[in-house]
Amino acid sequence: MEKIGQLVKSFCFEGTFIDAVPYGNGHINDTYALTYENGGATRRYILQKMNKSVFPDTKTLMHNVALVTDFLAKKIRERGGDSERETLTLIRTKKGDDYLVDEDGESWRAFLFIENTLSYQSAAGAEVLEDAGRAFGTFIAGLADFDASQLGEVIRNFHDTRDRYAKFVAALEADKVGRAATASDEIAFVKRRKDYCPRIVTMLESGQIPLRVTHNDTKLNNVLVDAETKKAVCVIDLDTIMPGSLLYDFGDAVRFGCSTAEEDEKDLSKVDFDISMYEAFTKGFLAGTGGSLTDTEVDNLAFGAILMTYECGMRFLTDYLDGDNYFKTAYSDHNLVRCRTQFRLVEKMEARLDEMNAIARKYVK
Ligand code: ADP
Ligand code: GN1
Ligand code: MG
Repeated sequence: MEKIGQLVKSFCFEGTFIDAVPYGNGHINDTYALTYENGGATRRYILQKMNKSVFPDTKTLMHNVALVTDFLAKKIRERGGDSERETLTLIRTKKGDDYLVDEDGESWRAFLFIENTLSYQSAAGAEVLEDAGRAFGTFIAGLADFDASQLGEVIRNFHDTRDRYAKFVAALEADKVGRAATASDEIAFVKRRKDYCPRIVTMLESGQIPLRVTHNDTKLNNVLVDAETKKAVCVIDLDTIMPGSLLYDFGDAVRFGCSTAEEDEKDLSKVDFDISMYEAFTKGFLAGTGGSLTDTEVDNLAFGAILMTYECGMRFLTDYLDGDNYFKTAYSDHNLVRCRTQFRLVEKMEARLDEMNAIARKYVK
C-alpha cells in the first residue's frame, strides 16, 4: 500500500489521497478503489495494476482502451448522455500518458470510479439479464462504425477455440505438475467435444459470419448496474476489445449470467442452466443490436453459448494442468472446480439446444 501511496502522485487525481483498498472480483488485474478528499467532498477512482503475464503488450492494450473509450464518450455526449457514467473515463498521468510504468516494470492505469453501481457474480433475475443483454448488444452496435484496423491484437487467438484446444493438449502432454490423473473425467469431456472447436472460427475465416469489433469478455460482472434502479449503466473491462465474432460476446455472457450458481460452486447439484434467464438475455441482446445480426449469426447464437462455456471450462482445465499460472486462484484445485461448473453447464445447454435456438428466432426483428 505504501507503494500505491507513492505512485498515485503521478496521476491527475483531484484532492488529497486518503486510502486504497483492494476491490472487485476480477480474475486478471489487481484492482483498487482509491479515495480522495477534495474540499470536504470525497471522490473515488479505480486504480489497476495490469496483469503483465496475461497482457505483455501493455502499450497496445492501453492504445485500444484509450481509443475505444474516447470514441464511446464522444458518441454518448452527442446523444446527450453522461459519458463519465456510461463509459470508462481514463485518468491520465501528469505527463499525459495513458498509463504509468513503475520502477519494477509494473503497469498501472486509472479510471473514474462509477459510483452507486454494483455488479453480479451469478444469475441476477430476468430484468437484470434483459438489461445486461441490451447493454452488451448496444455496446457492439455502438462500435459498428469504429475502424477495427486501429485496434491491435492484445491476446493472439483469444477466442480461437482450435488454438485453445491445442494449448490444452500441450498442457496435458506436459503434465507439468502431475495433475492430469486427477482430472481424467474432465479431460475426456474436452476430447469428446473436439469437433466443437473449429466451428465459429472457420465461419469467421470463410466470411460466413462478419468480423466485428467485440468486447470478448462479457461476464455479467463486467456490466455495472445502477444500485437503485438495477438498470445497466456501463460496460467495463475493455482489455480484450478486438475484432471477433458477436457470437463470442453473446455466448460468454450467457455462460456466466444464465447459470444458477457461481462460477466456482463446488456443489454441482446447484449448477443449472436457467432458460428463462437465457430468454431474457437474448431478448435484450437482440433489441440492443437493433436487428443487425445476419441469419447465420442468429442460427448460431445458442451454439455460441455452448462453445464459449466449453472453451472457458477448457481454459480453466488447461490452467489447472499448467499449475495455475493464468487465472487468480484462492485454493489449489480452484481451476478444476471452475472447470467442472462450466462442463456441467455445457451438458445442461446441450440438452436444451432446440429450445435455445427457438428463443433466438423468436426475438429476431
Ligand atoms: P479484471 O480484468 O480483473 O476482471 P475489471 O476491469 O473487470 O478487472 O475490474 C474488476 C472489478 O472492479 C469489476 O468487476 C468492478 O466490480 C470494479 N470496477 C472496475 N472498474 C470500475 C469503475 N470504473 N467503477 C466502479 N467499479 C469498477
Ligand atoms: C477472465 O478479467 P475477467 O475476470 O473479467 C478472463 C475471461 C474469462 C473469465 C472467466 C483477459 O475475465 O476470458 O472468460 O476470466 N479474461 C481474460 O471467469 O483472460
Ligand atoms: Mg472483469
